[in-house]
Amino acid sequence: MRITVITIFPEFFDSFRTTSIIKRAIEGHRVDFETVDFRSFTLDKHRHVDDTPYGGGQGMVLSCQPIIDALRSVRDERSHVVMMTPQGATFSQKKAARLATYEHLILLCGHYEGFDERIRAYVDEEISIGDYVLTGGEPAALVVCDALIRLLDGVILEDSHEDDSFSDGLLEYPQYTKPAVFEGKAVPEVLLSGHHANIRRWRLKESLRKTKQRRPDLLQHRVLSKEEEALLEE
Ligand code: 6GU
Repeated sequence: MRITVITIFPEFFDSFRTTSIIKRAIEGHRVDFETVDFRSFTLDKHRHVDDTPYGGGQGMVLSCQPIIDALRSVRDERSHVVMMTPQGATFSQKKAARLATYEHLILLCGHYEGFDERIRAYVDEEISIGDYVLTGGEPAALVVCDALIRLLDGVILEDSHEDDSFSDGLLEYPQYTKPAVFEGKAVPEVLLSGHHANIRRWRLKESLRKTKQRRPDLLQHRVLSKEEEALLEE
């Protein structure tokens, strides 16, 4: 998969692309990650990317020309273009899984008061990462890239995302590692038993319990199996 982030702050992504799992995914050619600085597409000598709003008011608005020219320089028939904006549809694990299927994803990051409304006609969708305001789209683009790169084939161990919180609509079960007792706090017996069927049941029950307690909204949108219904009753 190829990801192109269109931004006036390409350096924002430097530590992202050179750290840990994302670095390994890039080096292993699971993803081709590039940034394009739309300031380099401006035609005026002061390299302005924004201007004052028609109708008056505070702040600045990102102009069409540098952004649309930057977009045209990287877009082809296979590209899927996402605009990062607080007005977009809220990002989710489901959206991450869909975005991970595109051959070429382009993420457009804005700043200041926002984009000239006409830019919206050139994008396929708009995404927000939640109901709060960021200074720009870059932290949101980083979140989206991270969530989808880890889903690409060969980036993390095949079966480790099946257990992810959210991927099956439930929060993840509690995890423990050595020692078996830390400051008097013991690891649940069943996990030391080696009894795989009991361990699986315990984990499912804990996932259900945690989800019911912390995120009852997730249970409302999910159909429970017979086994899950029974475990929730226990
Ligand atoms: Cl995508 N952009 C900005 N500026 N703020 C946000 C956001 C995006 N998602 C949540 N807040």
